[in-house]
Parts: sequence; C-alpha cells; structure tokens
Amino acid sequence: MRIDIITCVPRLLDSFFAHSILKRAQDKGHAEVHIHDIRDYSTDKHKSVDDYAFGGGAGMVLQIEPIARCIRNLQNERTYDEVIYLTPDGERLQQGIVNRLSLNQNLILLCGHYKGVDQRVRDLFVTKEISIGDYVLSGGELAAAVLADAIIRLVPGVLNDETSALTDSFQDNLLAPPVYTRPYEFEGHKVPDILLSGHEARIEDWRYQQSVERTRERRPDLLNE
Ligand code: 6GU
Repeated sequence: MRIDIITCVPRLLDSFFAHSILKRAQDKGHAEVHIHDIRDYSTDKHKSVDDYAFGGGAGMVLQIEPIARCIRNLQNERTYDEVIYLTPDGERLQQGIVNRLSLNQNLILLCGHYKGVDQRVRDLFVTKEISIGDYVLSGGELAAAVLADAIIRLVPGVLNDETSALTDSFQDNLLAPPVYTRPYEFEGHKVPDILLSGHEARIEDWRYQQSVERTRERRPDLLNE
C-alpha cells in the first residue's frame, strides 16, 4: 500500500506518520506514505499556491496548476486507484469505505485548505471525495491523517494478533466489549469473575453479550443497519 498525500502544510503531517503503528508499518515495508508540498510545484517566484476567489467572497482558493503538476508527476510514475479529496462536502467516512480502500495499491489524498481547491481540480483529477464527519476542520490534513491511519492498520501484517482488526468496533456493526487488566481489585471495584474463569467459550459469549448491550445503549442505529 502506497499513499501519497498532497498538502500545503506538510509539517502538520510529518510527525503523525513518524510514530507508533504507522511508523512500524512503514519500517516493515507494509506501507509507504509520501507527503508532497504543493508549494514545491508552484512556478510563481513567491511560491504562492492560492489566490482570491473569482466572483469575490472571503477566503483564498488553492489554484489548479501546482496541484495538477503534482498529481501528474505522481501519475507518470505509477497508476493510482483513487485520487481522494478530503472535504466536508464529501461522502461521510465509515468503516466499510476504509475496508474497501485498504484493498488498493496506490492512493493519492489531496488536502484542501482555506476555502478549498479550485472546482476544476475536483472535476478533472479527483475520483472520490470524503469527509470524516459532520463538523468543520480548518484543513484537510487531519482528515487525511485519520483516513490514512484507518487504511494502513488494515493492511495485512501491520497489526499483530493482539491488535487484530477483526475485533474492532464497527467491523461487525457492534461496539467493542469492556476490557480489564491488573489489578484484579481497585478500591473495591473488581474485574468480572467470568474473565478469570478460564472458560474460553463462556468468555467469548459474555463479550458478545456485552457488545450487543453496549451497542443497544449507545448506538442503537448500528443494530438496524
Ligand atoms: Cl475532510 N475537511 C475539513 N476541512 N473539515 C472536515 C472534513 C474534511 N471532514 C470533516 N470536517
């Protein structure tokens, strides 16, 4: 899995991919994340990449030329399965979308900023538009990081047994059950005895019941999907 992220604020993303599971995934060769600064593709002497909106109104718009140059550069090197634009008006991200995207080889993620990108970028280059939820962020970078994280952790080999994606909340439309570790008792609050019983089948059954109960209480909408 290779993910190329195009942004005008690369430093927002650098540290995110330099740590934890995402770092290990890259070190082990399961995933490659490349971050591209739109400014590097500007031919302007001030390296500017945005301009005022035609028709007026507040806010700057990212121009098409540097973005087009960057995307075409990448597409000359390899075939991309999708060019995804992160935007609040995109399709709302859900686990099913992540699962499908994780089967791809090469993805481009394009981050908007200010008032977004020139509409022609979306018309000519973008194949999919994704929002990470119904709230507004100041740029697409955090959304791109969220999407890349969700995708990369599903690439085979990235997670070990303990962190297996198969038991994630949402993979089966159920929330995850409660978990406990030592100490057995904290200020009088004990771990449910079933978990110490050694009865694997009964423990699995208990966890399933807890998942269903939790989902019914907190996210009944998931049970009707
Ligand atoms: Cl993808 N971008 C921005 N700017 N805000 C968002 C978003 C994306 N998804 C939810 N809010």
